[in-house]
Amino acid sequence: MDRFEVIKGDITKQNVDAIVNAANHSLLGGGGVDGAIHRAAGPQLLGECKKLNGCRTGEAKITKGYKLPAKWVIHTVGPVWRGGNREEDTLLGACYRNSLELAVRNGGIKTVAFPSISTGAYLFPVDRAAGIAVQEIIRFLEINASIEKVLMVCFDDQTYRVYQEAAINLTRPQ
Ligand code: AR6
Repeated sequence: MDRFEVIKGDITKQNVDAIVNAANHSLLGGGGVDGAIHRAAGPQLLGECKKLNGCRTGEAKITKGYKLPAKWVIHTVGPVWRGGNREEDTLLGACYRNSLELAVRNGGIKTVAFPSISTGAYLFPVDRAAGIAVQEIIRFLEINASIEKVLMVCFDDQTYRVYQEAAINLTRPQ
């Protein structure tokens, strides 16, 4: 699957049509990747987010990217890890699927970059999250031709290694 790639880097620096933000229900900013995206985009991003009425876990909303190289930001809310029996897996999968569906619906978005949703402040185990993320993205790309490239942008070495491994295991020809 050459339309999917795992890279190490900072998502705010990616030259893609849309980057995905691992936000919270309020969509009013926070720490981690959310804080970095708001800082890089500038205060106009918060202004637009205030009009969105928040976002439910597993769902996604779109804004412009303002000062970011990316034209669009897709905000999604990952599940907080509560032991694994609170539909965390389903909700995390929905974040990836709904973000990509929104990208397609918005029209003109051909390249999308994701961070590792829920594996920071929300404490979702990285190996489990990586399997779900890679599976959802690959499945989506196989049935949707309009998205040309999806990048998984990992911020640290450990996260990068885990997603690389998941990509190798899930994209190997059967
Ligand atoms: N580029 C790519 N990945 C990054 C960047 C960056 N610039 N900065 C951090 N990461 P987190 P969550 C990685 O905590 O677990 C916020 O306060 C980070 O190393 O940002 O979904 C929100 O407002 C980790 O691998 O998101 C919510 O309240 C991954 O991004 C809450 O945190 C996700 O970590 C959401 O928690």
